[in-house]
Amino acid sequence: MPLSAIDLAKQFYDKNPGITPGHRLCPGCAAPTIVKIALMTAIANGYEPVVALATGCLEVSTTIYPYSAWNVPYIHNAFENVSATISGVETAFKAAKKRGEIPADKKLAFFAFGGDGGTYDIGLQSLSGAVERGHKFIYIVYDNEGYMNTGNQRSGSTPTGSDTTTAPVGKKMSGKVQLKKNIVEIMAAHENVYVATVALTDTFDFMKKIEKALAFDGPSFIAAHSACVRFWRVADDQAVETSKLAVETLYWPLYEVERGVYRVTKKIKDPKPVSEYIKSQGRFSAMLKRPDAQEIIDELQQYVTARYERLLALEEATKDKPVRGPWSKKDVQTDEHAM
Ligand SMILES: Cc1ncc(C[n+]2csc(CCOP(=O)(O)OP(=O)(O)O)c2C)c(N)n1
Ligand code: SF4
Ligand SMILES: [Mg+2]
Repeated sequence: MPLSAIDLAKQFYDKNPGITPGHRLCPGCAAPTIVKIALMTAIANGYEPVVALATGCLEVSTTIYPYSAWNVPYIHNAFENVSATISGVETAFKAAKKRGEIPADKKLAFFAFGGDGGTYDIGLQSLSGAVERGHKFIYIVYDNEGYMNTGNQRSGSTPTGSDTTTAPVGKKMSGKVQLKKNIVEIMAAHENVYVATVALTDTFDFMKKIEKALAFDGPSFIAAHSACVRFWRVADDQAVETSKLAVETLYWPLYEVERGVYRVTKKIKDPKPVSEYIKSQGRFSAMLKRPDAQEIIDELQQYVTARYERLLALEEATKDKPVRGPWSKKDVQTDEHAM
């Protein structure tokens, strides 16, 4: 059941679910809000969250020795292994329950968080393995579209035309030339998974998707639009507005895929041109001064329109036609496997 706006505000401000104030993330960074919405939804549904975090801004800025901003059980990880770690924790939990060491009705929600560098690129192998094994966990990528903690290097998620230190915009180069990798479709191709995109502009859609993930009998993957005020060069009160523009221009379509069944959760009747999104951020300003700027924008426009039309067609084609399921012991990491 989604919370009322008042309950939501109370959870958010009174209880500080997950991260407490005093962390060192930049003011206006979207990442801690993403964490709070996810964890508060779990807590509101009677779960105790357990968090594993891949390195990145969210990790290094919340765990500066000897302090920690986390007020839930938390495990510090490398880029490569966050999904492997949370798989092990989830398996140990099942085994302990089976041995009677933990009450049978105890509800824990296992979350892994990673940046796009840790998800699209470096941690993809362990993420794919954990999902394929069917562990019950929720992986959330806070997607700020680059390796921000180390100074804005390009990642597989960086969009075309964005200025990064390893794909800079200048006279000869137009920034990143490749399109952003489509991680959502990669994860949906695992089939035995619940996959969704979320954005801060639509908190209730975000919460509903977390609730679906909590109820789903298997792994879930959530991609969260995560504005980085520092390197996207947006003002520190613009994370939500930027995500709104991302959704309204089809740059960041809100949808979900449950065992192969697509659903576009927010239909956009009259999309704004993608150029509005591009022009709202300083990371594209150097590219916009180049003579080929219009060509780059046109290509991006063509891409986002085609992708959205494809999603609508997939919604139609896959309605009531799950590619897997119902869940069987073959698909799930069962208690028998857990020792
Ligand atoms: C294997 C490995 N390579 C490089 C690093 C250095 N490093 C730490 S955080 C980081 C950037 C992380 O990018 P991302 O996952 O997108 O998170 P963000 O910083 O953007 O939040 C890098 C390159 C590392 N810790 N481990
Ligand atoms: S550099 Fe960007 S992602 Fe990192 S804390 Fe600052 S705003 Fe957030
Ligand atoms: Mg990043």
